[in-house]
Parts: sequence; C-alpha cells; structure tokens
Amino acid sequence: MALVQVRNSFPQGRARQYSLEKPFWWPTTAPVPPSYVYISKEHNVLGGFAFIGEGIPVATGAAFTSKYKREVLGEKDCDEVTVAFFGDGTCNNGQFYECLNMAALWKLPIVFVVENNLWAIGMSHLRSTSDPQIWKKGPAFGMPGVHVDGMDVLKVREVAKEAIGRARRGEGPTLVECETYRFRGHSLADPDELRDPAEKAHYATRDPITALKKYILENNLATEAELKTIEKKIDEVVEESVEFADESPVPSRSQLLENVFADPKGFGIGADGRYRCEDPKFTQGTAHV
Ligand SMILES: Cc1ncc(C[n+]2csc(CCOP(=O)(O)OP(=O)(O)O)c2C)c(N)n1
Ligand SMILES: [Mg+2]
Repeated sequence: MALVQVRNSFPQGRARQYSLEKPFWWPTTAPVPPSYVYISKEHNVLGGFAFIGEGIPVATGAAFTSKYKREVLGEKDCDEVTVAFFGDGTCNNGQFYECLNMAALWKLPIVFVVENNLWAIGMSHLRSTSDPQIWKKGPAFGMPGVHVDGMDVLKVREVAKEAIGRARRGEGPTLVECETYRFRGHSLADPDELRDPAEKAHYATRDPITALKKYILENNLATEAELKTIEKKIDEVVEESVEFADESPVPSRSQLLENVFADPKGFGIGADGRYRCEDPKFTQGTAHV
C-alpha cells in the first residue's frame, strides 16, 4: 500500500486527504485522484502515474490529439506540444520504445525528457541498462537525441526551445536526456544506503538552483533581497498547502473502488456481496480473496 505524502503545490486546486491507514494527500482538480498525482486542467498538467512508464503513452496520445486537431479538424493555429518527463529506470520499460516508434512514425509534436539521475530507487543505471547513453535511442527511431547537463537551467532551456520549435514546425519528436542527480533518498521509505557518499558529495556541488542563483546575481538580473522574497513566498505556499491538506477530511473506505472499471469480483466484493473494503479489518494482516 502506498503511503506517500505529497505536498500540495497547487493550493488553488482541491486537496483532499486519502487515508487507509496513514495519510496520503494529493492536489488535484480532478474529481477522483489516482495515486501520488498532480493533475491540473488549468495548468495543462496531465498527471503523474503510479506505474512508471504509464505516462508515456498518455503523453503520446495527447500529442496525437494536437496533430489531429491541426490536420484533421483544421485548427491551423493549434501549436500545442506535449512534454513527457520520466526517469532513467523507466527507459528500460517497453512502453518507452513503443511510444518512440509511434511518435517518430507519425511525427507527433512531443518532447520526451529523460531525467537521468543515475538511479532507479536503489538500482544503478549502469547496472540495469544495455547502453547507458539514453539519448542514443532517439536516432535509432529516427528522431534527434540530445544530451544536456540537467544541472544547468539555461542549457536545458535552450535545448527545450529547440525541441519545442521542431515539434511546432511539424518535424516531429525529440528525445532529450538531462543528466542530473537526486539529493535525498527516493522516498521516505528509502534509507539511501546504496549510493556512494563521494558520488552524492560530487553532485551536491552542482545544485542547479544554487548555480542559477549565482548567475542571476552576477548578471544583476535580480537582487539578493528579491530572491529572498521569492524563497519566502514559496515557503508560505508550501506551508499553507500542507495545512490545507492536513485539515481536509478523510474520504470513506467505499471510495477505494471508485472508478474501477474492471469487475472487482474476487477482489473487491466478498462472498456476502459487500465490498471488502467496508470490512473494518480489510487492511489488517494478509488480504484473503
Ligand atoms: C511498473 C513499475 N515498476 C516498479 C515500480 C516501483 N518504482 C517506483 S519509482 C521506481 C524507480 C524509477 O526510477 P527512474 O525511472 O530512474 O525515476 P526516478 O525516480 O529516479 O526519477 C520504481 C522501480 C513502479 N512504480 N512501476
Ligand atoms: Mg532515476
């Protein structure tokens, strides 16, 4: 069972508390939230997905919609581009390759962005993939593959502008590999004991936020005081969102099977015909079907 705390970064959206044994929050404007998800219609955020790689076909479908609007429905001013973000570990998943193929075949307006942080929870990228240079998989499908320093905000911006321009010109998808790193364990459940302290220390010196701040100050684009104000505002938004989520009501157990389209017989409905999740002992011990 997922026990993840997602802090609400869309306070204007609706945050509800979804609790089985421990709290689990999400921010969403969707009527019913999936697992650890950020969805925002207002911001065109199509969501995160519990199973890694699942978002890639969804993104490919969204890009197809844009092409369909432009070429079939005649919406000539439709310049939408879909950007799909996922990790290095996810690139070992079949859906990635199927979608690269389809997107290249149909010249879809999409940018595939791999955040290669060298680890998939505790699995090293170098131990788990045949060719660690993910960007090379782009040309194999007939699209450009770009490798960029993901710790350099402005370089990433340049690469993004080029890929988005290409998609808008009808030239099809781009695969972008951003080399980056994560500064903490994968989640609250990850003690982060597997990564070499020297590796962590090396990447800590390349923190992209610190580097961008230095660039901004050196180029007189903002003052230290202005940056402090932004940081303070962010802290306030996060705090307010956490409070909002904490104070939101716990949904009922019967919501467990909301929007489950498959026949839940054998899983969700007991011999007595009642939803098993209505049994107060449902989450205790080993589940029995
Ligand atoms: C299909 C599937 N298998 C396993 C998991 C468990 N899992 C959650 S995150 C993760 C690692 C993902 O690594 P990566 O793609 O590199 O992304 P990162 O978290 O490093 O950004 C795994 C294996 C999952 N969510 N979905
Ligand atoms: Mg990773």
